[in-house]
Amino acid sequence: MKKAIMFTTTLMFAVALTGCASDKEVNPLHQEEAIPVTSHTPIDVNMVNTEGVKVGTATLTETTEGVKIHLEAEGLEPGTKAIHLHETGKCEAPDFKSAGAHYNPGQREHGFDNPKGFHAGDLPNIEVTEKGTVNVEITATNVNLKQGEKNTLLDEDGSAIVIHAQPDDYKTNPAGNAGDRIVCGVISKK
Ligand SMILES: [Cu+2]
Repeated sequence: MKKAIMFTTTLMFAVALTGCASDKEVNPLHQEEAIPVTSHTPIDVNMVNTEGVKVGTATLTETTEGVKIHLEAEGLEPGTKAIHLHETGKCEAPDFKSAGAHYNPGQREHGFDNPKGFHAGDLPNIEVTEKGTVNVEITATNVNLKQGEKNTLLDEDGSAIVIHAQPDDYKTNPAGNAGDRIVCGVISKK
């Protein structure tokens, strides 16, 4: 179909219709094997509880599939818990509201099962054992640790890893109905 359109002005208006908020959006529930990028030094994040006591460490490694998070912690309530990347690198006990909302540079809604989702900071739930321990590896497939790059966790105010008291239902905006923030760790530039 052709249309001849006469312009009485020399101004041209270019309207860029880009449908996607991000170039690479991979649901972390369905990820490829992550191979570490050795040129980047891993970042250790101290995870603290609502009393401000350290309960574990998250080690973050840049990989081909995003940021691999190896989380080891203890002294938690057993059960399935939500874990997210939050937008501000500030963990003030006891409520950790200082960590802000989920890291969401793409301006999406929350949840893997939400048609308008998901946040770059959304992550699969973790299981805390009967002993109150957790030792898991999760790859955050839509973020990186490259300063100055889009979707970096190392932006001006850093980011945070937050564990919640309840599981993420993967659909309720803005935070998956996951309850209180029980553990928090600051991700920041060294
Ligand atoms: Cu959260």
